[in-house]
Amino acid sequence: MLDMLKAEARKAVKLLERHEFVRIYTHYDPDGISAGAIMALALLRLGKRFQLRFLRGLNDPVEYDSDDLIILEDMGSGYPDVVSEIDADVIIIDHHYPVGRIEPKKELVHVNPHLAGLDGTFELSASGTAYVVANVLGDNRDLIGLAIVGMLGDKQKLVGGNAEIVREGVENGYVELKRGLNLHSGKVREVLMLSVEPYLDFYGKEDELDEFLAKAKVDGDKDVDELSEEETHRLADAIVLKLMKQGAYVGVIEEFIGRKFVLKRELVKNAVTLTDIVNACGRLSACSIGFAVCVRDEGYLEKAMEIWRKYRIDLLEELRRRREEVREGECIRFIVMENAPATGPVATVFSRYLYADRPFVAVNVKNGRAKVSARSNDSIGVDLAEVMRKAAEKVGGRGGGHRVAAGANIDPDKVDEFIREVDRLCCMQLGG
Ligand SMILES: [Mn+2]
Repeated sequence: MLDMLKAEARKAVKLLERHEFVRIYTHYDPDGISAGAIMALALLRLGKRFQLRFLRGLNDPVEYDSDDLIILEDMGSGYPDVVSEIDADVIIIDHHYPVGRIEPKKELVHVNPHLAGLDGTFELSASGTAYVVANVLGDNRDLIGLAIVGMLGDKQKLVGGNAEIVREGVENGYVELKRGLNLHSGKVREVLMLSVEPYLDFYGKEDELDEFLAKAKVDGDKDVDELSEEETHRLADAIVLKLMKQGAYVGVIEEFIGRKFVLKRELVKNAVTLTDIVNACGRLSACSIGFAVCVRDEGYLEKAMEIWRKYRIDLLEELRRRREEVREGECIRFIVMENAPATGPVATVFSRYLYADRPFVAVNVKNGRAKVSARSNDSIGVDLAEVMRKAAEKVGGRGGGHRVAAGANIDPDKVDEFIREVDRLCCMQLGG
């Protein structure tokens, strides 16, 4: 299944061998940071010199000397015009849908599951793709835990390329797949109180949480990982009921009671917890701390945990405030915010856990630009990548992404017009 991708990975390795110095540019989210960590460790093990930088996207400038090799991770496939301008050898390790045509100034190797018979939206992430490249470079099979971080961070499925590399990781003893609840590790009360995925709406509602635990007959002071099988079942049932009442997407319920990945080689063994920590570091402009945890530098773990806690509390506060500002269109729900600290997480949580029946669009006006995050799910028949691209184009902006998670950058004066166009396009796709 990964044969075509491996063939492309071999070309990447050939190109790598011709260079003394590599500049890696990667995305600041968990998939990008873990993909960066995979390539960094693989190069470090070969004694290859490199520099690594985190970018919000290819709208940020990429600096280089023409002798350098540029590696773009978790970005590049969607920006043929930007890549065509780079006057250096380039390796793209990405899983976003390739658009347009890249006309490289020098040599280009494009490693992307979409170009190798896989659907990169859910069958292999950038970090999974980096894992494949790294394992052509050398024996880097122990880095599978980082590929799982990218897979979980990008909400991918355990099918296709993901299934293949995870199976390999289990066989090699680097990963354990357990049945269990997809919750963070720690005291039940604290875990549920601060839970963002799944969003349980207990933050600031201690009485409600106590009542919930009493009803489920679960001791809140116990550790999640130490609950008996029966307690785990009762907790699972109670949470599922709560999610259904809230209006959550059924897919999140399947994810929640699915399986648990134990990452034997990572500093944080609970895969969803590691992913969340890395995500928090990226979101709070501390990519290098998330990266340090990914490359297993214990000295940064405590700082990372602090960042993680702060991130969740800030986000839960934000969600509580923003809930009242959600508005309805014909076929979408949307929210327009000013100077909000985060756009994507708000859209993700609202669309997955509270308003799963329609596409959700969050706009954030900040620093003279309007940043848009749109979210949907498989039970809604809408392609948000197309909607974002078309609607953004109409107002002179730029948009794209994945079918169920997309975004755009537009002029703040065009927000109303943009929302109307998004609503119209969604209605059209829904056959309205
Ligand atoms: Mn990604």
